[in-house]
Amino acid sequence: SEDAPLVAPIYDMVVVSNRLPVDYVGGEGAETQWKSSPGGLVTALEPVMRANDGAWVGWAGVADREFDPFEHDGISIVPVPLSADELEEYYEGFSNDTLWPLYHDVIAPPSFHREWWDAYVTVNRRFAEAAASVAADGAVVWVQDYQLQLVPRMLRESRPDLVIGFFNHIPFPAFGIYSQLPWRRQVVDGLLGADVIGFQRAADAGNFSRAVRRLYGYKTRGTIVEVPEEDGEVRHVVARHFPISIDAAAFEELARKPEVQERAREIRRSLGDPDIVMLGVDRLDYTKGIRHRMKAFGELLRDERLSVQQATLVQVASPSRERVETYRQLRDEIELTVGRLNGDYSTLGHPAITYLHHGYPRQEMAALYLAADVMLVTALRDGMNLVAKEYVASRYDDDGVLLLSEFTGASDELRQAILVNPHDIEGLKDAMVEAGSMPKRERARRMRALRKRVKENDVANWSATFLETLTGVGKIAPGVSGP
Ligand code: GDG
Repeated sequence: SEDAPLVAPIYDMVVVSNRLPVDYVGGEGAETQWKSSPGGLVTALEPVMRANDGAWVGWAGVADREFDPFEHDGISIVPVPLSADELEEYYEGFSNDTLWPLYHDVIAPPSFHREWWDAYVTVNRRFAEAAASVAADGAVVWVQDYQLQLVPRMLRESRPDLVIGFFNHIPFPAFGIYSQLPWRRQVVDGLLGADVIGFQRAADAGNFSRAVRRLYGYKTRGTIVEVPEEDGEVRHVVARHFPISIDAAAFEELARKPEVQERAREIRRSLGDPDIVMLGVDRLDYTKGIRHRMKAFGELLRDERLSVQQATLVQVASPSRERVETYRQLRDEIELTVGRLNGDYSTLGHPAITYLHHGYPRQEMAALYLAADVMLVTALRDGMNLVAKEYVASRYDDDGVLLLSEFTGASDELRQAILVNPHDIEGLKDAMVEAGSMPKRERARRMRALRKRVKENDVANWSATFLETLTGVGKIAPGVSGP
């Protein structure tokens, strides 16, 4: 009925992530307004959530505000509050200035602060309690990402009836790096509360298993970790890779729209109709190798292996984590580089680099993908990298060249890309020239193979595979419509 409480242990499927799939827009009480934030995870999980009476537990994106649970587009939303201090210590601090750099192979130095760890524990406990308060007896709870690594253990302690999954969206580092973490035992123990721990790459799962052996001495056999329980029983935890993907059909559909194609042509005209449009699309993050690709491109112009009439670089760098100092520094460095390169090489009507520090609607992204002859994904470390897959999915015309860093999860699957080591600037320059001059037949051959892979393993397949592993085939409804 209308008055039935939304916070009751009635949901058979609960997703827990730092951010909710909705953004708070404004208003108070009954007037509170929300809008969907269309991320890949939402697309992946929406059908499963609807088919299984699902609830989504997470933070609404504003500090110091409490919201009652509500329904949005057929999904029950359970907001978890965060104070401004917690946001600073748990989110910007421990999650984004300790774990993020550590898990990305210390590209930037991680900061270790005991107060940040304390906030991380406190906030993880709050998320675990919120999930426990809405999960039905025997429910499936799927916890997402590095901000919430302690939640699986906390949930298992309070609710041993639950089936608990965890998916790590970012890399899991080699033990030599991971072992720097002062709370390395607690984090591994937190994760081992899950029944299934998912990673992007086989190498990540391997690194995790090694950490378990080194820190706890537990036996591992293939993808199984044998966790001794207090009652003397051994619990089998699965730790393996489940490479995430995108809604490939949705990207193709977008790219096929006449207005998107017209927009792609317009973008090329506005760039001075060069022969080669190179594109980078990233959150402005030091893991993405934006400086490396700009350095390589600048040297190609300097050496006159390329000219601005011939080639131009468009870099979308969407604003990210702007209150964390490392990100402010990175922004300054990139903007200095863009200014220098444009000052040195642009001519009127022929920009060397078009730098855009904005987020764009998805439709505009599809037009950019279509407009780009060469997609540059030069991450120094990246769990998967969805941009690479989105570019491929958009290219229904079997054209365009993907240049892809070996240090992305995507490179395990997208073998027909031009694979590069972004630290090797000479190699990167050669690869950029090769990509720009690749014959059409060769482009088509590679793109067809890439597209086949992305279509076969799309995001619906990813979530279905994870949930099947978690529950045993058939126990929860896949929620995928159609054949
Ligand atoms: C983490 C892991 C892993 C970016 N700018 C705009 C925009 N985007 C969209 C892209 C893409 C997504 O954001 C970025 O995903 P990535 O995978 O490239 O990278 P992270 O944000 O670092 O994501 C990563 C991922 O989690 C999933 O597990 O692959 O390794 O680091 O979808 O298109 N979208 C729009 N406007 C923008 O300006 N609309």
